[in-house]
Amino acid sequence: MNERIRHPGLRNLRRTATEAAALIQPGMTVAMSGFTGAGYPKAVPQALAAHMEQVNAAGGGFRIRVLTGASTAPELDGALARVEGMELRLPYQSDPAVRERINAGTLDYIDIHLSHVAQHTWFGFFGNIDVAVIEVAGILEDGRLIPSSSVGNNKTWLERADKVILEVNRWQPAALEGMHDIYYGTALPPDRKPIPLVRPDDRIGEPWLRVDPAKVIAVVETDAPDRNSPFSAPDATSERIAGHVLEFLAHEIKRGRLTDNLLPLQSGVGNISNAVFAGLGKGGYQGLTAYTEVIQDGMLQLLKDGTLRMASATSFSLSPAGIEAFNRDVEFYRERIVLRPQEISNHPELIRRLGCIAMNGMIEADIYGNVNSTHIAGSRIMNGIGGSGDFARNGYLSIFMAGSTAKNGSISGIVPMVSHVDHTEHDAMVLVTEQGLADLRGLAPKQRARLVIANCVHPDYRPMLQDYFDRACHASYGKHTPHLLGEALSWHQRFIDTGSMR
Ligand code: 0RQ
Repeated sequence: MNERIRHPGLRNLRRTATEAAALIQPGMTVAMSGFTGAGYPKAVPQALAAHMEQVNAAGGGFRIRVLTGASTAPELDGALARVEGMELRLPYQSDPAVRERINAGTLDYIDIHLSHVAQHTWFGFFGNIDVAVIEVAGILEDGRLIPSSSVGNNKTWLERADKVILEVNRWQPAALEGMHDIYYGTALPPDRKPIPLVRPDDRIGEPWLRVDPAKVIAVVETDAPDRNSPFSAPDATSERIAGHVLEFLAHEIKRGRLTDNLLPLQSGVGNISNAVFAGLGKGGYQGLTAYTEVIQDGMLQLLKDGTLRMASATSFSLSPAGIEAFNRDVEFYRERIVLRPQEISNHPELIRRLGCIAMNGMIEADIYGNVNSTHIAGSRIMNGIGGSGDFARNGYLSIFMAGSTAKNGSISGIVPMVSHVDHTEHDAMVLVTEQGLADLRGLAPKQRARLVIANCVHPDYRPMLQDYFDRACHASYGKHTPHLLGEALSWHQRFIDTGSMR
């Protein structure tokens, strides 16, 4: 393992996970690496959870505040949540145990734009960071760090934390070295300068993370895989949604609003975005770029066949088969993939400059184009806003996609008024369900409503929604964005009361 820890001083700080976890005290704010199940610490959080379980069983109330890049995995989020070890969690999460506690009201969750996390930390909004626990792929002789399979907020955590615990994970390919681009030019207002990135493949930083070795209090060696969930083939709904998106992009090229190379693509994770990328691969596109957050299996294939020329992200989210493909051809991918801090991958200045095409999932949209990505029936968190807001507000195009119904048809994905707003009518340009696509650009509210009802709503719900809109157009207090306020959220209430919006 010593070839992974080349700095003699840091080598002397090798500790077991239990010893390292013992350095974390109740009430501390602990910043951890990790983004969409990649590059998160795997040993220290589990050892900490085991310790917390003992203390908490004896009535000790051992809880910490946990900041990450985005979602992690059962070894971190799951382990700490199950022992009631977190009092606060931010930002994006997708762990069932964490979700359960948030919705039970026993865990506070701050759901903020992923691009905001680093700067809000620098601004002091989250208080002092006591300890950072960061997974790396290796440590150079001079103490610089080879980043792991995600970058996330690690640069900020390493700079802002009082103390640092490093997990050096031998499982991460040594060949990751050189793929990252860590930009150290960010400053605080009023001293900020333009970020000198004008193409998705520009390298503006350095391949290593810096850390002051004097802050490091423990180095833990691990050999454990990332979460890497298996890849499931797109289902029929996702394929139809992807079909509408691809037809739309082709139409935009014909209209001269996009070229054959499109513009840098951003896409959320999951079934629908996999289907969109698979469709791009079959659509004869060549030389596309991605400026996004997460690299999934499908993108590796597109890099291989030339559909994608390069991809910029902050993290990998690969299946075991994807990791094998990556490891087989690591030199090839190293030339074509750049991993950046999430404050750069999601930076509004850069997304606006590059003109990204943002494609994200949603829970529901309303007839006027407001989008809810995070809450069921207005109050139960699903995951979080993630990076969808960074890209939707600042992209050249912002597309939101979902099935027209959920839970076997008992819920309509298009409702009179969303029960929670993440992306306002000013940010959502295109809505897509398997029923069809509504291009809302350049339309006034009532025009948008007519199009959404005609194109996106499931036939089971279309007459109900048309009826709501017609009555609202007559009886609404104002006729600009007609609503019947006593009725606007009645669909959600009916679902809560009866289990169905019908
Ligand atoms: O529930 O898991 O119990 O079956 O929501 O829905 O259809 O599987 O879709 O996995 O793409 O998730 C918005 C959550 C969609 C996701 C959201 C239920 C449905 C299912 C999941 P089950 P699907 P997806 C980059 C970008 C915000 C963050 C983001 C998301 C579950 O896309 O988290 O975009 N987005 N980040 O049954 C009740 C409805 C529902 C509903 C779906 N209307 N009412 N339940 N569901 N619609 C990545 C990062 O930023 C890190």
